[in-house]
Amino acid sequence: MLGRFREGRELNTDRFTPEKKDHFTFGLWTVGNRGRDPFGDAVRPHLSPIRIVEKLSQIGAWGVNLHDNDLVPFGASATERDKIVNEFKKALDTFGMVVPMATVNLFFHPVFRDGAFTANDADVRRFAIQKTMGAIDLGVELGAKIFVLWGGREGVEVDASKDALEALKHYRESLNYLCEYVLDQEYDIRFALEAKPNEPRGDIYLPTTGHMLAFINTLDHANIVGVNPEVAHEHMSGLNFYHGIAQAIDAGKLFHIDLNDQKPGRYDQDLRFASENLKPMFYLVKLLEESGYQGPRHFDAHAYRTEDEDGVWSFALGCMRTYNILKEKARQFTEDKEIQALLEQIKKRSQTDTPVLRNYNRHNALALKEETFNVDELASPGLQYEKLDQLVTELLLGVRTSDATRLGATEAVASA
Ligand code: GCO
Ligand code: MN
Ligand code: MN
Repeated sequence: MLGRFREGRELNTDRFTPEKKDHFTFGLWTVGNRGRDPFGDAVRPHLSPIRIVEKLSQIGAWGVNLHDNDLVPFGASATERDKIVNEFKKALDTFGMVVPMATVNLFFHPVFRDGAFTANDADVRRFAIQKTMGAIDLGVELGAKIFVLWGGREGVEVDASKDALEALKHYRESLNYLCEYVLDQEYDIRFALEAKPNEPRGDIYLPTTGHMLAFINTLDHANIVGVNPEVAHEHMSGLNFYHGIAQAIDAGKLFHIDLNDQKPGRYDQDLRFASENLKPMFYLVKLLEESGYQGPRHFDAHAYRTEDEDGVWSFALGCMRTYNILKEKARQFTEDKEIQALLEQIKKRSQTDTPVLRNYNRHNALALKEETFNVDELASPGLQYEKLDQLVTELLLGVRTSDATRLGATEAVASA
């Protein structure tokens, strides 16, 4: 049951109740989202960063992330900035919260209407770098170890207006410069690039995590640059997020992650984590937990526009609880006898693979060319993926929770 929160009094705790050790984080801009959209005004009052830190801590979050301007207004003086930052640091201390990630807002101000690092105007590009260096300083001051770059305005509506090759060069030049800055300052912070296919631009450069991974390899300091994939953004492109995350992990580049959810074929919805795609999010959580991913479990989502402040905390709690529930489901998956028996079959077939493919030599290549395969035999047995998927479905639906029901459920599937 979702607990209701009344000024710090938490009702209904259970084993899914989030705790600091779960490393859940939210952006100031996520729970602070006031429900404005292109068609309608704010529906909720402003929440101060300090109030957000307090409430997030109460409901079990570990940390809070921010854009420079979520905390320090655009154009604030150095004195104003320091005052705000010091008060914020005090709140972090008081409520035992950390800032694992910081980022920069290069999309809100009209100066970025045609891009930041890829703007056609060289002064805008230099201003974007200046603003980012300031945001990095702020992040480091708050203890952030990850600096996210999301290029929301790095794109076009009109391809005639910008040479795509030039834009990539500018993008690369900017990232190289920022890496040099971080190294020169001896900051202990790494970059995580976040892809998105469109919105707010008609098309955004480097639209998917795969594009980002390829681009990172062209940078001067690729070792300190990774990715920050977001569920909604890859789903907007119709991609399998779980597969993209596997590729990022395989490349050693999963530095951070934006968890949320998204209905297919729509604008960026930033819905509560796993509120739409339970099964894909189950595989995602399973992968994160089993791969040894050490980074924060960050939610880049916001509450429905129908909600008041209470609804915002229900939303935040919901994100974290669902993650913990899916984590438990991943554990049940590894303990489920029927599921494991089917996986054993798959493994067995896979292990009959000889080590030949891992050790090329001319001799075994010739031998492999001579080998006879009984392709009809290989092609004929059913692979039982129907049964496997139904078992996973029943596990997720919670009908395979007690030992007693496990066998019964399998028989039902088998005889269906
Ligand atoms: C979006 C993005 C942003 C970024 C954030 C961090 O679609 O609006 O997901 O929320 O994640 O700006 O840089
Ligand atoms: Mn988004
Ligand atoms: Mn995001």
